[in-house]
Amino acid sequence: MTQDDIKKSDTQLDHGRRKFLNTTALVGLSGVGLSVGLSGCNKESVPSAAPTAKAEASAEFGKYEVPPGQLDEYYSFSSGGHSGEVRIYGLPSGRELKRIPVFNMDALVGWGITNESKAILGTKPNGTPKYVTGDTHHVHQSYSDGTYDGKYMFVNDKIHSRLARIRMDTMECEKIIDIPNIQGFHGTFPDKRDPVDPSINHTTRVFCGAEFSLPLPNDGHDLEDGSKYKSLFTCVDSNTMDVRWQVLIDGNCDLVATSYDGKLAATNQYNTEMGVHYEDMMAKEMDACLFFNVARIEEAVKAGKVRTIGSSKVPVVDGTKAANQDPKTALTCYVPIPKNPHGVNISPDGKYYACAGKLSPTASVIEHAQVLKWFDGALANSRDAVVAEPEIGLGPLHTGFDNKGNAYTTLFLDSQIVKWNVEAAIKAFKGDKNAKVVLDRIDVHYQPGHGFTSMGETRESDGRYFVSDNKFSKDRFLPVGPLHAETAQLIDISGDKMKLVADHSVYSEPHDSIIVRRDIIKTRQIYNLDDFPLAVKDPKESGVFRNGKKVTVKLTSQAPAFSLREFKLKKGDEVTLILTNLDKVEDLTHGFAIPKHDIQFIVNPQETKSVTFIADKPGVYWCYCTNFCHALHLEMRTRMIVEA
Ligand code: CUK
Ligand code: CUA
Ligand code: CA
Repeated sequence: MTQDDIKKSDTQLDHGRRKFLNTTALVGLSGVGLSVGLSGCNKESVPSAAPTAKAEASAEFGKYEVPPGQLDEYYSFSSGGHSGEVRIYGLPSGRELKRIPVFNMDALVGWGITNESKAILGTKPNGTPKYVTGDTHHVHQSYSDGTYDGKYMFVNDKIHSRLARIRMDTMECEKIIDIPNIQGFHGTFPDKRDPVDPSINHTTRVFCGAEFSLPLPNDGHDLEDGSKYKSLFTCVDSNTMDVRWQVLIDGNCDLVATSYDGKLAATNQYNTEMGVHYEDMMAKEMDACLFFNVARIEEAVKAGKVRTIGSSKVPVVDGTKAANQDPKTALTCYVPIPKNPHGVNISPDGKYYACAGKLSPTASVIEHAQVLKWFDGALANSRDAVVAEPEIGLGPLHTGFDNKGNAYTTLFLDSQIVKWNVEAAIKAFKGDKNAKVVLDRIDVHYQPGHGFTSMGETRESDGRYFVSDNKFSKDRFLPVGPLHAETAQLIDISGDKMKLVADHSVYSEPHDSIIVRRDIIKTRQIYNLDDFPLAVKDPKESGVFRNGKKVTVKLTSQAPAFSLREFKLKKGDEVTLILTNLDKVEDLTHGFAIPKHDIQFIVNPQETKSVTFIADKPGVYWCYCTNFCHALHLEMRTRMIVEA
């Protein structure tokens, strides 16, 4: 291919992109929904669904490259969608640094295979993990005083309604809990300080929104009638990971945001209709953003104004509209928002929530102080907490903020990011015709879901970068078969104009991510032997220890050898094998694989892991090191001899 041929084929691809955008993006919406949904939209101020030009990389994109030997400035922690894992990238390079298995199984590290990981995942009576599927959407870290403290990261599992905690020093999952009474656990966000005691200026609660409604308890009664289903909003103790309380609500939850003063948690609601089919879910012009008064809820729990559901012991308070008519005692405040909103994000100054319209071309700006005023009984109508509602484009989903009062919202249908100014939007809402609300637009490729700014979910938002996690990459990378890579596009937002500076490919399917300054994260490079109760601290402790049919095999690894050259078992033995890696050298990880027994895991320096299996086949099994560790890595083996 000559350069000309390549250019020609790029032009064809570009043509293909137009067609793609004009058809695929609107499939399923053109007939039923969008025309209805956008009925209130002023056509003049809304751009067409197709971008007007192919977005080019900024001319100085080279300056965003990170040369060999240099480190990135930021970590990006990303959910992995239906892979069930969490990923870590460096920014601006986009280099993938690590995948953290959470709700999935991972053969590389042995997640779901070792006894330690199974204890976290939970097991069925036969010892296999309770679930091997997961769906992670939202990752958020623990806070101190409104910014990240580098301690924990929390992530949801939408399929089985579980919450996981990852410790940031090892970047490994340490705890998973089930949230009772709900399905479709979607939005999650830690609080940023205590609502009643401001001296507690760090995360102690994690809030969890349930997207799907259910008959409660979900035990086979009221199966058909969707109007009898209910959703719950849940608070988990971030330290003990116990479920503290739940709130029964009208409608559903989706995304979750928390205020900087700890007083409110918010969730956007797209199904206030309580529909069970999508047409029903978009029947009304207005849905809501729902606010929870955290201190009042906890007082009600303390006062015992609670019920429980089914066999769950979690106290449940009533946050439905009917039970919360008087704002002065209300636990919840429903702020009407158009239409099927998706996403709620708070500005880094703590003043405003942006709640995007999805089927309305608007973003609603809700003022934190006005919601508090409503709870004081000083705002007659909760809708008056909405202080701006700019028309920004088609299919607005998620919003990130810089440090200059600007918001950046993803437009799913327009395949664009729109930059708009919050104060200008408030002025325009008050009638100022000269207020310049929309400041810039940039095409992204294609159909962005979440977008987020560097440090943007903290009071230290720095206005450097925005990443657009796009749902379609189409022609943006070399074709790799029907399942495409997805794009995480890096945009420099430090100037007046947004600049597209990189297309990073990502494996399906990131939803939300956070961008964290690298100085906040402090990791340990090797483990401490004492952290592991089973540790085999000296090679001399190695051996085969028999108690009837139950056998314990203890061994250690030090490159390039395991402490046992062979170990003998009898057919039918239930074997627990404990391996400690005594190497103290950073990055010197060993692996352990047992052929035909489906065992594979790694041990990092000074780490101990164990596996339990039945030696059910007589013969010789070469257990070998799977992780390249030494010039004699291939020679690093031991024989498992199973006698008939
Ligand atoms: S949701 Cu996926 S793009 Cu689960 Cu945060 Cu909006
Ligand atoms: Cu040890 Cu390879
Ligand atoms: Ca709706």
